[in-house]
Amino acid sequence: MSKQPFEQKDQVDEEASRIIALEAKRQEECINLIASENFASKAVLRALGSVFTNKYSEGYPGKRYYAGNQFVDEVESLAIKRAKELFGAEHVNVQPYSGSPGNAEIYYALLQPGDKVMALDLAQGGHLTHGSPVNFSGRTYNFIHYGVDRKTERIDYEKLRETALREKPKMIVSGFTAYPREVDFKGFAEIAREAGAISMADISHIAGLIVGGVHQSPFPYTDVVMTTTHKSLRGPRGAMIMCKQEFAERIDKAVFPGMQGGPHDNVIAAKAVAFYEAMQPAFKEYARQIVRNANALAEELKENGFRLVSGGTDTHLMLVDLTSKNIAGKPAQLALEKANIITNRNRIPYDKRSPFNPSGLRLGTPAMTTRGMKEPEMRKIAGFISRVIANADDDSKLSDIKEEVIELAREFPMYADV
Ligand code: DSN
Repeated sequence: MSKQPFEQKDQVDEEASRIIALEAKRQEECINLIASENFASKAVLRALGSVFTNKYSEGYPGKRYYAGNQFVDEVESLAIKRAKELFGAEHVNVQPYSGSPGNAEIYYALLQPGDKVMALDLAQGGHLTHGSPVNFSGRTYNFIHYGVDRKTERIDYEKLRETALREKPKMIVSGFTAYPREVDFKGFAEIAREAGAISMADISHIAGLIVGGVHQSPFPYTDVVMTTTHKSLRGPRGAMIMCKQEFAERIDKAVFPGMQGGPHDNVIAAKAVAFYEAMQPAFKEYARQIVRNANALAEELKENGFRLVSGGTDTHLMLVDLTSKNIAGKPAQLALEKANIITNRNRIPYDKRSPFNPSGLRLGTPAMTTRGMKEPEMRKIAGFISRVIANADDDSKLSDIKEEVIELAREFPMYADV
């Protein structure tokens, strides 16, 4: 008779299982418009739940500190090879735990404390790690922020160039979390070169659009690129850094041993799986549909009298200005949640309201596009949003809309057999 492993002695955690099952039900029954979220494939979930979670592997393929890393080496090398091919990057490090550590590692590798960096203001679509004063980045480095033009609500590249030539930063960061328009990475890299700065792009939101060929790529122009892997790229929660060969050694040393310990090998295995999926022709069609869906949602919202920042979108996301609807972002987010529509309140450029209760909502289409929704469903969703906003104080109407939302969501099951 074989011996029983210690952990399998009839241990069933009903409490945690119950909560996980409830979260699975919530995800199936909601319309998820969080621009940075997605649904990973079952293959990605299986890799995340694989035995690689048990291993320690400080170091890099072929150069580890502990024994037993033959297959960790194989899977990490596979992830690197696929990422290079997908993005056309010279060097890739797949170990960063997530986007914030990834950005921290880039700064740590290439800057000294106090160095001047230019990035988009968080209030206008940047990220906390792009120099917010409440974040390590803003406390460690001397960030100066550029904004969007007041009228067009888009980046004014000429103004950006003037500021860069005047300020002479060591690094210029592009790539955003709430900017609905295409980013000109080539333009950013040219400005950085002219100003003698390193060009850095945080493409976390749009990585899936880039590999799908529906957004300009930062390669081969940009010096260093960070992306998370769980947004439009549809992989596991994590990140990677890609760079030109001349920065490779400094980046790798900053990730390990500079800032991280043992890599999360189960996540790296899942990254390899996600990159494989993103290399398939179907992913190109997925990326195209994300943008088509965003356009359909944006146009129908405009039909319903909503103002969109910059007038629309080129990407997967849009910013809705609620000012003319006489409701702020926080109560709008809450009313939508009551109707099972999941969004996040967001500042709009030059917002007069506080970050906690700003004037806007950010909406994105990657998650529901993964579920199989297309333009007709986007128009329906715009109708739901419009009705929710018009009836934000009427719980009974919100509850009726919720029933319709659940019905629509259930037509597009994600993990039916999980
Ligand atoms: N939380 C992410 C987003 O929603 O854009 C950024 O880290």
